[in-house]
Amino acid sequence: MKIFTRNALLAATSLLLTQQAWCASREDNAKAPIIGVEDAILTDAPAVPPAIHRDHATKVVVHLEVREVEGRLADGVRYTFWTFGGKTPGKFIRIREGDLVEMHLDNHPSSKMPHNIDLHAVNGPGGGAGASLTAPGHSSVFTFKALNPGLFVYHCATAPVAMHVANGMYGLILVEPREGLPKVDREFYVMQSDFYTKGANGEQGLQPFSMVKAIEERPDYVVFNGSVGSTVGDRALATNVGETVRLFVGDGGPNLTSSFHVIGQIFDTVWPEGNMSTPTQNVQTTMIPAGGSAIVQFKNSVPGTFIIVDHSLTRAFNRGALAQLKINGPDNKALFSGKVSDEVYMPEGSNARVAEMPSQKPAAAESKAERIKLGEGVFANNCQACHQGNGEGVADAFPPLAKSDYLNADKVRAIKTVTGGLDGKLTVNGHDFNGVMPAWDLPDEDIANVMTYIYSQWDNSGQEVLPSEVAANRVKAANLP
Ligand code: HEC
Ligand SMILES: [Cu+2]
Repeated sequence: MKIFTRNALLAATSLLLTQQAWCASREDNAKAPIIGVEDAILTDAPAVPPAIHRDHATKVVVHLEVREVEGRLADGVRYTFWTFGGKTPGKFIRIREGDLVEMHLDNHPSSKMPHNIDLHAVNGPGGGAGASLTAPGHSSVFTFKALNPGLFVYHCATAPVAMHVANGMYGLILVEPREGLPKVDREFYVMQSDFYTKGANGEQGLQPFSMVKAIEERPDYVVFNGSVGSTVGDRALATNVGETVRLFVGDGGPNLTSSFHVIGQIFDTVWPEGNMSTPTQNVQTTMIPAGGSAIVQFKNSVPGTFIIVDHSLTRAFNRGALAQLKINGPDNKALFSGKVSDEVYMPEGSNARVAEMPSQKPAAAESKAERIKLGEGVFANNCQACHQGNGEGVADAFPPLAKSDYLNADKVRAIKTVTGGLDGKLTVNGHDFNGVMPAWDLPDEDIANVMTYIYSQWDNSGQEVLPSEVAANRVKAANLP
C-alpha cells in the first residue's frame, strides 16, 4: 500500500513536471502589466513561430493581410482562396497569456469582398469580428488582452460566414501559458478543412464554390494545410528518431469534425480541444471539432513514413485528408521488426475473391502519355503490393509483369485476366505459378490506364489499351465463379 502511494506520488509529480502547463487565472491575466512592444512573428503552415521566453506580458502587434488568391487545390484543380496572409490556412500567431494584442487587419485593394476576423482567443463581442470589418483597400485596428491560454482557431466571420470560411479563411493563434510549454524538438502547424466545389472531386480547372454542397455538408475535398498533397513527399513533416514532435492541429471546417490520427503512432500526450491545463495520455485518435483544435505530442521510436489522416477514412483516401510525417534514423528491430517472413497462405475455398473498389469516376486520359501517367497511380494503389514496383513480381508467388510472355502475347486475354481475376496453374516466362489474382472491378478507364502503363514499362510491347476495349472484353463480377 505504501509503495503504491509512493509510486502514485512520483507519477503525479513527473506528470506535473513534464506535461502540466501552469496557467494564470483570467483575473491575473487581466491585471498583468504590459511591458514593451514587439511585432509578432507569423508563419505559414507547417511552420510554427519560435517559443516565447518572456517572463512578462507585452504588447504584440499583429499585421494580417487578407488576400483573395487563385491557387492549387488538387492536381489540375484550381480554387480562389480567400486568405489571412496569402495562403490557406492563415498565418500562425503565437503570443503569451496576459499579452495585449494590437490586431491590424489589412484588406488588400485587389480583394472583391469585405472581410473581418473572429479570434476564439478573444473575450469580446464577435471575437473581434464587428471591430474588424474591413472593406477592400482598408485597414482596421482593434486590441484585446489574452485572458485565457490555449490553442485557438481564428476565422473570417463576414456574411455569409460559412462561405468565407469554406473559401479558406481560418488559422490558429497559440496563447502560451506563463510558464511556456514543455520544450520539444519539433513543432508543426497542421490544419484540416473541407472544400465544396461546383465540379465533382477531380474535375479539372478553376472550380467555383458550391453553396448547395456546403449546406448539404457534401465536401468534394477534405484536406490538411489547404490542398490535396500539401504535406507529402518532399513536403512531408521531417523529423528524426529520438525526437519529440508536437503538432498544433486545428480544424477550420466549415463543417466536418476531424478524427485526427497518425497511422503507426500513439500520442504520448494530447491537450484535448487545445486546452492547456488537462493533458491526457496514450491516445490513438483525438477528436477535433470544427472551429476547434488539439495539441498532440509523441516521441519518435522507429523510422519510417507515417501517414496523418482523418480516420473517417474515405475522407483520407478519397477526398485528400492525408499528410505524411517522415522519421529518419536507424532501425530498432527490438521495437519494430519489419516483415520477418512472407509465405503463401491459401486455405481451401479461398479463391473466389473480388476486390471491391470505390466507384469514384476516374479522370479521362486525353493522350497515351496521360493514360500512362494516370495508370502509374492505379498501379501503385492496386497492383504494386504483389507485382512489385519494378514489375518483377515475387518468385513462386506473384508472376512478373516485366517482359511477361503471357501479358504481351494477347491483349484481350490480359484484359480478361485483370478484370476477371485468375487462378489455377499458369506459366510466365517458363516459371510456373499457382496463385490467385483477385478480379479488379475498377472502372474501364482505370483498367485501360493501368494496362497501358504496364505495357509501356519494363521492355513490354508498348501497346495502348482503350477503355472501349476494356468495356468490350471485361469479365463482369457477376460471372465470376
Ligand atoms: C494480391 C496479389 C495481386 C495483386 C494485388 C494483383 N495481382 Fe496480378 N496476379 C497475381 C497472381 C497470384 C497472379 C497469377 C495467378 C495464377 O497463378 O493463376 C497474377 C497474374 C497477373 C497477370 C497475368 C500473368 C502475368 O504475369 O502476366 C496480369 C497481367 C496481372 N496479374 C495484372 C495485374 C494488375 C494490372 C493488377 C492491378 C490492377 C494486379 N495484377 C494486381 C496477384 C496479384
Ligand atoms: Cu472573409
